[in-house]
Amino acid sequence: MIAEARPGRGFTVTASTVIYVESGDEHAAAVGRYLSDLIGIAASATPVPVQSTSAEVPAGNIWLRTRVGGLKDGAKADGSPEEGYEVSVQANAVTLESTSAAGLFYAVQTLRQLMPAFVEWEAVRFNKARPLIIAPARIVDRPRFPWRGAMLDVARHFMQVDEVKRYIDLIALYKINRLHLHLADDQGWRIEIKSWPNLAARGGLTEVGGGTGGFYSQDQYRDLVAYARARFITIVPEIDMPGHTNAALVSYAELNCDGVAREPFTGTEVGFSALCIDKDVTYTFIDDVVREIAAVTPGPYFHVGGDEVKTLTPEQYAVFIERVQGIVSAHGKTMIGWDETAATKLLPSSIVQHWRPKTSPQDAVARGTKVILSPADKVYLDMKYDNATAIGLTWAARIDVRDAYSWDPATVLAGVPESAVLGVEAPLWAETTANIRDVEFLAFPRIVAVAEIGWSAADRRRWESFRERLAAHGPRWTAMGVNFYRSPQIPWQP
Ligand code: TNX
Repeated sequence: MIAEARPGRGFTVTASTVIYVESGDEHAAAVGRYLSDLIGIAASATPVPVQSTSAEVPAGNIWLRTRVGGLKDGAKADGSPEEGYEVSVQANAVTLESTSAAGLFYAVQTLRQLMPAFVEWEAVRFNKARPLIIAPARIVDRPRFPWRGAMLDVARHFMQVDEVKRYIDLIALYKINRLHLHLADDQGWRIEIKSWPNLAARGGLTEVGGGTGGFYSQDQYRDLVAYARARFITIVPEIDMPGHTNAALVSYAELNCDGVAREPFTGTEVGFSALCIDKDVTYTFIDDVVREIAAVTPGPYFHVGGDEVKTLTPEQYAVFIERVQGIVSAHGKTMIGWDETAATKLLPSSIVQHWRPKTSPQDAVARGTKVILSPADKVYLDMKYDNATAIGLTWAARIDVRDAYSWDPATVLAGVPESAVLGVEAPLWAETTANIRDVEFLAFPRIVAVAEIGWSAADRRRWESFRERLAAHGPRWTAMGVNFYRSPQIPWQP
């Protein structure tokens, strides 16, 4: 990574500035329009136009350049996207370069951080033009890990579509590229399943504390997927099973071993519910659910949960997970499971998500399994910052910003070398969060620490540098109306 301030004047966006993209590159054009929307009319009475060209771009403009020789679809030879980018800002030109549209999008997010915070005020963006000067700099970066994730638990407390979109916008600013949605738990079922309509119609009506809950229709889910995709974020749907299934057991009596529907649950205890693993109907149900969700999920992943099952023997659990793994792969998806699934026979492609402190999925890793790191005592965003934090849990730790930042994915787990680590993900469980305001308070600023762990090499990361750089984001979040936690560890700028 290179990040250097340049001497001299910055680049001034004026009424004659144009955003240029390569002709024929529709993905780059979409990123150009995103940048234009971001600037809005903060700099001039009319939005910055996006034009395509196959010639050299004249001085005085912004150029989103799909690098010559790069693959236009943004994939490396091994099929993984090339997400690296370069940003150059000088008085007479802004150049953003990448071989992929994803890289150009990340370049735009970096460019955004070189702009004054006032561009983030909606009132300024839409009503009042003033000189917009972008700080002169050169930045070359590429992510350390392909998986840089966030997770929202929309089951314990439901979140409206617009609230999830707001979170997508906020994590996009930090170049996070996965949003894992925990769509079903004991307290609620949050996605329409057409072949099992009671799941949403009945199982979706509850949440922790007795609120009215809610669910996403498949059209709303598709809309979320498209919204995330336009920000280069892959949605990872999770239906937790065989435990954490009370909402399904409420909705359909036949999913229970005794054939009796369960009562709705609005508390926060875990581990009491389980699908009836000996009934055929259970697997018909799972097949239908996976099929319908897979059909509206373009991303390659399906998360089956698999955590905290206290009512089955290890053998029963393994038979169940292995059968579900077959269903997931029959519907063309890669299975992800919480770390308990590491004790079963996993396909080489299946992925384990580590969460329990003091455990390591090292045996599965020795057999070739890849791991997403979500150590609860480092990156569980539902943990309190300290004893005074008004919301959040404490079972894993109290996690202030420094704790969330100061660990390394290559050394955090015994027997799990960097080569087995797909990346990092910050879950936010929703037992204590009622809405997006609460979510923002717990996520910001810690999620930025997790994003940097996903992007930057260990030897590039220094707490002293991070806290100073993070401080500069305070005014931006204020402008965006983010309800962030003013951690005393950070020298916030006014
Ligand atoms: C453990 S993390 C759980 C969740 C809770 C969370 C609260 C995981 C796989 N299971 O069901 O919401 O702790 O921090």
